Amino acid sequence: MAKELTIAVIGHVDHGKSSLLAAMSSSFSKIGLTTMVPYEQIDLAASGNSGPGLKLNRAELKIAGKNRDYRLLDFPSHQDFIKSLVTSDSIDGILLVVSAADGTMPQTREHLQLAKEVGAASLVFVLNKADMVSAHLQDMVEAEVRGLLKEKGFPADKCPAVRGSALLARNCGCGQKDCPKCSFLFAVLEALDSIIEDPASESDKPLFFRIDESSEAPFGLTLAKGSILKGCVKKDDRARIILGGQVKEIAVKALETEGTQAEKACAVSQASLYIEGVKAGEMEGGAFITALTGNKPVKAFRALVYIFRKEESGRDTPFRSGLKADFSFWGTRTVGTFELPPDREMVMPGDSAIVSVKLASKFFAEDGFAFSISEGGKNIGIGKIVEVME
Ligand SMILES: Nc1nc2c(ncn2[C@@H]2O[C@H](COP(=O)(O)OP(=O)(O)OP(=O)(O)O)[C@@H](O)[C@H]2O)c(=O)[nH]1
Ligand SMILES: [Mg+2]
Ligand SMILES: [Zn+2]
Repeated sequence: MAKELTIAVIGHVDHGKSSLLAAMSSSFSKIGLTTMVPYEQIDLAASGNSGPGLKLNRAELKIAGKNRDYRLLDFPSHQDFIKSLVTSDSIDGILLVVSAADGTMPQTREHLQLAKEVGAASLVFVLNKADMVSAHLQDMVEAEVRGLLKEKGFPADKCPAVRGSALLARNCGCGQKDCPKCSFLFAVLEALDSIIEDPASESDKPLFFRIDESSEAPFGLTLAKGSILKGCVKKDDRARIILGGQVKEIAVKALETEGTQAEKACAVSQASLYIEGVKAGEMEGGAFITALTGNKPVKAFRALVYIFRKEESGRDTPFRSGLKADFSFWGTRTVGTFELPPDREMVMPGDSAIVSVKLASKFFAEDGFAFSISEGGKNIGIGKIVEVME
């Protein structure tokens, strides 16, 4: 099976993101490279981080590249973009669309900032609406975009730029590589092939096992059933179990996958581990098993959060620095206090923000961990850690 990379299509309102996807869809479908999944309601309940009534809108275009597949995500609104950043496993690359007739705009800046925060570094940009302006003006806008990329910490000189008109390509839709209107779509695909690196395979990372269920097992062992989200686990491995902020060393005495004994199991799969060093009763409220080395329990982190609107059963008032809330990571819960950045007085329902969270006690967390936020038992938002702090 070809590798699949997730690419977020970003850019200011009306710069032509959806037109570009529509053009790619009609051209590439003629030559068997794509199938379009139109805007659909994706219920976040399936991702385990949902608040009641939270819906995510986005369109997905799957394109077969040279050696791997791309899943291009297009969002109808800024909020959908944020929610998707928070809930998607990872964004492997960015396709930035800038209208050559307008240049960079506030949302271009904001999207780039957020993409950078969640760790997406590989970027291709399309100077769209090239039919509307002269080549000279296009040069100026390209220079402006590179300046902004540099300012935001992207490798600006290495980001490929492709010029074209999504509108003309969409209207043609012939799927011919030598068509003057459609050829730039192929250039976009080649740019993605050339720049975006293959993501590290989940099984090459340190072990991260989420325990869903635990029980007593024979010989004084504890049976932990769950999912290997990252890395691999072998019989006789030593590992750590994380019970909230507590860390204990354990040994994996045996393991099973699909009901049969195994020597080794890797992400992403279900497994049952027979472990020594912890009792089933100690695992109430969720637990993880992780590799021995790697991250330590942390006292604080920075995160991208999305705060539900009232209609999403969220808060009906804004909050400021100092708000205490419960943060829950796959069923493990901890208390933390919000600290807003200096330029941010408050966060309104429906807003997103990069915030700091100070924890009441040390807690195991890693960059990229997703969480839900609740206050007095009520879900008020979702978030993703962008940086852990000791
Ligand atoms: N002349 C010209 N118009 C274009 C081009 N691409 C898109 N448009 C027009 O620009 C408008 C906005 O295009 P969309 O594709 O909806 O832009 P978008 O970035 O998806 O916009 P939002 O989803 O609202 O953020 C539409 O009227 C398009 O027909 C282009 O290359 N040339
Ligand atoms: Mg659109
Ligand atoms: Zn064409």
